[in-house]
Amino acid sequence: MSLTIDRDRLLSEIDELASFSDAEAPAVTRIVFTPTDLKARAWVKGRCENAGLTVRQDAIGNTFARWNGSDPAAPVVGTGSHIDAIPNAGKFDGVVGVMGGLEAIRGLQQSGFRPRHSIELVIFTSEEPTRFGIGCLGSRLLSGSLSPEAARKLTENDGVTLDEVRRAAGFGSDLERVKLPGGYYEAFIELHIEQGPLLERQETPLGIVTKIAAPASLRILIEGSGGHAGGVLMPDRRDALCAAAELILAIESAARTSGALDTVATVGICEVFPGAVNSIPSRVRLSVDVRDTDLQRRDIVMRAIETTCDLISAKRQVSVHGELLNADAPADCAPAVVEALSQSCRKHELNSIPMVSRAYHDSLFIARIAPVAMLFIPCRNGYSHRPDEYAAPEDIVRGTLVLAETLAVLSS
Ligand code: HGY
Ligand code: MN
Ligand code: MN
Repeated sequence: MSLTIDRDRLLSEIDELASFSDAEAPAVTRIVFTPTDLKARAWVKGRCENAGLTVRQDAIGNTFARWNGSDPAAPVVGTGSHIDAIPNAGKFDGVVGVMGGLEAIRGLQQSGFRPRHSIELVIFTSEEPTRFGIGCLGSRLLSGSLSPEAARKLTENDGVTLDEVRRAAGFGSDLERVKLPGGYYEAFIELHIEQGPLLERQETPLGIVTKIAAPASLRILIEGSGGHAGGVLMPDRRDALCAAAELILAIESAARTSGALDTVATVGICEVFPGAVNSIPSRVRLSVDVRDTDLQRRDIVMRAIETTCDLISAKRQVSVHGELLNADAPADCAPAVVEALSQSCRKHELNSIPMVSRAYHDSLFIARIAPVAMLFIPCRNGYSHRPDEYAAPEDIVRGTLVLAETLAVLSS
């Protein structure tokens, strides 16, 4: 099988997909179910149909582009990722796995390979936690990690429900039919940029992920009393933003002192009310992200946050209310799929190292219903979720080649 990857087609498609954005290039903003996201989805769907793939979309907008194998009864070999992007992001996060997955399939088609197991490219809905508070919405529903009932309770900050948004986007069918049957996938591989600096530092072109870290996120509402910035003397204040500032530093300290580098905590959103320079903040809402490769260590940080909330509430006479949004277990990748990726790297005489993924991915949830592994390519300085996110063309092509090789082995 003479397998080649069409570098120019792949790179130009990644650039074209980046043009579907609500931000000035090189930044990419593509929030799930916005008109821009829907245009991008339609474009990707068209590229899949041009490749002769059969495309279907489910009730939450997960998109499946299938290359039918010779044995329709054989479980499917899957690959894919996401195309939604957080505000002011880059153009490679998720996209490399979707367009690389499509290119891997086209390369196999053109090599004359014919799969026995169908090969399916999946574009997952809302991998990013931008609108409904939690990430991986599509893969959670596919894997049964999120029930349709719980999904229906999800709303945006302004109270608009997930159901209203998905229906307006044209995905109105029954959420009950999203969950995949047991044994649907023979294996699933996600190609992704590392979103960290290790591959670049170790000058290694490929990382094979053996474990995906455990993410948790929560919202914390702090309510004090506002008032006039001139008239209210310091002893009489219950300043919600000062309380939040103390809590934010305590959250940072809890992660830094966990005893392991794998523990990370981030307060990514701080909403201040009323937001006037001469008005004492009466209400602050924090969005907090805590992760670790070790579940126990992560949960120790979560408990420390809870304790600190109570202490600050008592000390500053403010109310502090935490709402847990998600607390997911880490995932171990399947040794057989990890080995298949390693063999493909060796076959192409490409160096690879085993890695942990500190970012979460849809594979974290697909791992609950299928044997999964991820293939990482380097990204410059490890930057991601920022406009200067960058993956080199030769790294993207290498990752796509190894993905194609492995899909062929697993679908034979
Ligand atoms: O946050 C993450 O780990 C992923 O990039 N959404
Ligand atoms: Mn991301
Ligand atoms: Mn991603």
